Amino acid sequence: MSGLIIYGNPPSNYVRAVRMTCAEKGIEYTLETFSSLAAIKEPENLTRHPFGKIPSLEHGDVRLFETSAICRYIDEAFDGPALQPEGPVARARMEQWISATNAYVDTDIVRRFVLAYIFPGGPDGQPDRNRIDKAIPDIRRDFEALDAGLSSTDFLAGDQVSIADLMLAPIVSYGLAMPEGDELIAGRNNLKAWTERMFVRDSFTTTAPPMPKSD
Ligand SMILES: N[C@@H](CCC(=O)N[C@@H](CS)C(=O)NCC(=O)O)C(=O)O
Repeated sequence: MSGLIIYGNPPSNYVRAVRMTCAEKGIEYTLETFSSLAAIKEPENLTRHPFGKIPSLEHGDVRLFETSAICRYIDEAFDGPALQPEGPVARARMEQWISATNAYVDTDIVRRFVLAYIFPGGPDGQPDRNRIDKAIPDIRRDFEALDAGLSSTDFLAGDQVSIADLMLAPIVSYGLAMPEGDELIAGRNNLKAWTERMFVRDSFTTTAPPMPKSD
């Protein structure tokens, strides 16, 4: 056994990215889940993650929070296929897409769009249409940028899968499961081809959470 403990629940796109990283490396781990969202904010978890989020990681004396830090640690601390490219440009490219995923894509797709469907906050318990409609132009912009970023390589940081792809795939798959998903990706052929490469990987299929219902 690797001795890795991942704290977090399978529906979280960030927890899934860590689990995908382990799967790509061929590493077993223990998954410790939370009984409720409130439990993530309890003191016991705040000792692991001071910002009260998931995932966090424990490996012997090593404790880490923040998905990209956790994924890098797993990649470098264990044998298995490298999940970070060689060379300054490709390495910076990976960092660019991890940062953009965290700062814009996750916010636009998961927080502003998917969660608006899953936890309806509109009148009569319906999804908040105003919130969703405001997110859509930004998701279009995100997909356009990602599509351009994938114009000459199979993956975001080159022709091998990297941590950037593992962090993005769960987010995009959630977005595509929403009613506007097909329309949002229409014409984004590089991004579409990337989803076809990512969504058949064992690391993706073996970590699939129940898909959210949008109606
Ligand atoms: N920047 C963090 C983001 C983690 C995050 O937002 N996790 C979400 C789940 S996907 C969470 O903990 N949500 C619960 C909450 O905010 O109460 C990372 O990269 O790990």
